[in-house]
Amino acid sequence: GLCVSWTVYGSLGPRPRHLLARTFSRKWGDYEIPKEFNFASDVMDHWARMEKEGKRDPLPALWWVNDKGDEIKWNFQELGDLTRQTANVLTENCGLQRGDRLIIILPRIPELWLLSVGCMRTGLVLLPGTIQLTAKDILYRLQSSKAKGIVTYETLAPVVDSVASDCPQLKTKVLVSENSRDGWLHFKTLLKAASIDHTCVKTKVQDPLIIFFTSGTTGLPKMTLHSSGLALRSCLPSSRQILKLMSSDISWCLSDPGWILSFVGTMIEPWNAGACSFIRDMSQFNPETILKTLSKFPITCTIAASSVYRMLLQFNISSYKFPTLKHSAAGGEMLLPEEFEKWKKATGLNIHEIYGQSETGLTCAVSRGMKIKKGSMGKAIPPFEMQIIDDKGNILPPGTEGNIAIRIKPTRPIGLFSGYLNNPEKTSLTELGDFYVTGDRGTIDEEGYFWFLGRYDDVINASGYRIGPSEVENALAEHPAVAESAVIGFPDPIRGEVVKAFVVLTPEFRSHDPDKLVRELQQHVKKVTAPYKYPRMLIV
Ligand code: BCO
Repeated sequence: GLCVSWTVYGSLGPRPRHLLARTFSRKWGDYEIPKEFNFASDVMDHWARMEKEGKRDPLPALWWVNDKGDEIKWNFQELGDLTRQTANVLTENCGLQRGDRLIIILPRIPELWLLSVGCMRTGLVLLPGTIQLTAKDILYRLQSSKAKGIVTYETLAPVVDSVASDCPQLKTKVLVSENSRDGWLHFKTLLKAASIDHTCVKTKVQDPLIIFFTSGTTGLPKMTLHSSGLALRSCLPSSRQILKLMSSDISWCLSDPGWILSFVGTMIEPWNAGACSFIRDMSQFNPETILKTLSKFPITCTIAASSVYRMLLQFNISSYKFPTLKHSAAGGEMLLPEEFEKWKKATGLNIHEIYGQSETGLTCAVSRGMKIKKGSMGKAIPPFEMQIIDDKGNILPPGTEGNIAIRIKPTRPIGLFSGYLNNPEKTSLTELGDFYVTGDRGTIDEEGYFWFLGRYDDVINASGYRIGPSEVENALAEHPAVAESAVIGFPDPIRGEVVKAFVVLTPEFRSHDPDKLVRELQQHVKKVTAPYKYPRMLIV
């Protein structure tokens, strides 16, 4: 395999390796960062050129498989043409301009990746969302982001239409489907007709790239704005140590589109290394499908939420063989040492923990090849300097419990979010002295390994999803049976935590069958907000 050539940093020009080694061995926040960076032109097009010159393994860049057994394989040159066509669709047919925001809510279908790179080529700011979003969630996202466009698929198009009249700024609706729909542009038709000539916009590292919605302890999800620095960061030497992918690798990140782990894990990480990103479109999460896929396809690396590994371990994993798998990484929540042991027994591999948030991307990791301390989430990944600090912002010594924090002064490191959009108050609440505070508690040991202990606030982490208790309480409050409710995270052997709700019933419902009522309230929450937030435990 080949490593990313440093010529990808267009504005720096080709640089001798020894010089880079020196540049990148400097301390945090002091790296020489190019002024301009666009992942599409600087990385994707670089690999397309390498392919053309026969300098990349003849592997697809995107290898997509679905339940029916359909497969799509696109190399970097094909992806280049298709994403340039997509860029033309976005600007010419959709009338979107650089800086406009585009919400994309799609399942794992190939067009998701075309549109994401298309946004980079045109300078559109991408707002990805999970397909579990409901009408209310979509309305909130459209209104708060003032998105000019939305792309979705057949299931959610009527849902978007049900709220679109309350979003006057929404100019363009794009449907990705075989069928067409009134009032919607038909992506596949437009793509076929679009020109493959497109000049990628030049973007500064600080220019906005992507916005993730993220839940907090109170209020509605915040818009976490990232610049191109998020994508650049994966190309920096220390980040490249996390997975150590090569262009001969086939990497499968199972995170659901909409989350930062999916964006970084299915696009930025594999493609910056020239590797193949493997995607398995599943109509429903199914451990058996995952195990069969892993034994059938030559996948070399898996990245998934820890719950996914736990769910696979519950299955008859020992009857499967994964002949090509060389590396497994888990993020989003902590793993227990015994789960680590079980995965090792089943596959012969260690699971390498990765820690991060929507605000921070990949922050801390047990990088590939690094000494493993079971139960530790590894070391900070430069340019992030992580420390454990007290409630006044003072650095605490090894072995002392405190707040997990990232240094932002004197220099805010590349790859850290730019702030919560339109919310300077909540942004400043994340800052304490010289640090960004993650809201997580932990310790550091003498060797710089971090150990996660829990949340500082009452945000729930259920199978890798960040859930604000008030979002669930508000959803419950919309049901006539609910007088009051309180929602907490409850420890769970598989999901780490599950949402647990205590409900005080209104007088009319007190005589109702409690089991039936519990099911009804659970279904109600699944309908009014994204179903992953529903209380799996509910006490009436
Ligand atoms: O358990 P139930 O069946 O009663 O309900 C489930 C689903 O069946 C249901 N559902 C899912 N999609 C739906 C739907 N219902 C209606 N319409 C839909 N479109 O709703 C419940 C959703 O719960 P779930 O998503 O937890 O489902 P499931 O099947 O148990 O999935 C398990 C996991 C592990 C695959 C899932 O929880 C998951 O994907 N977790 C990982 C999330 C993730 O990627 N987190 C990373 C965030 S980024 C980050 O942390 C930074 C790291 C650097």
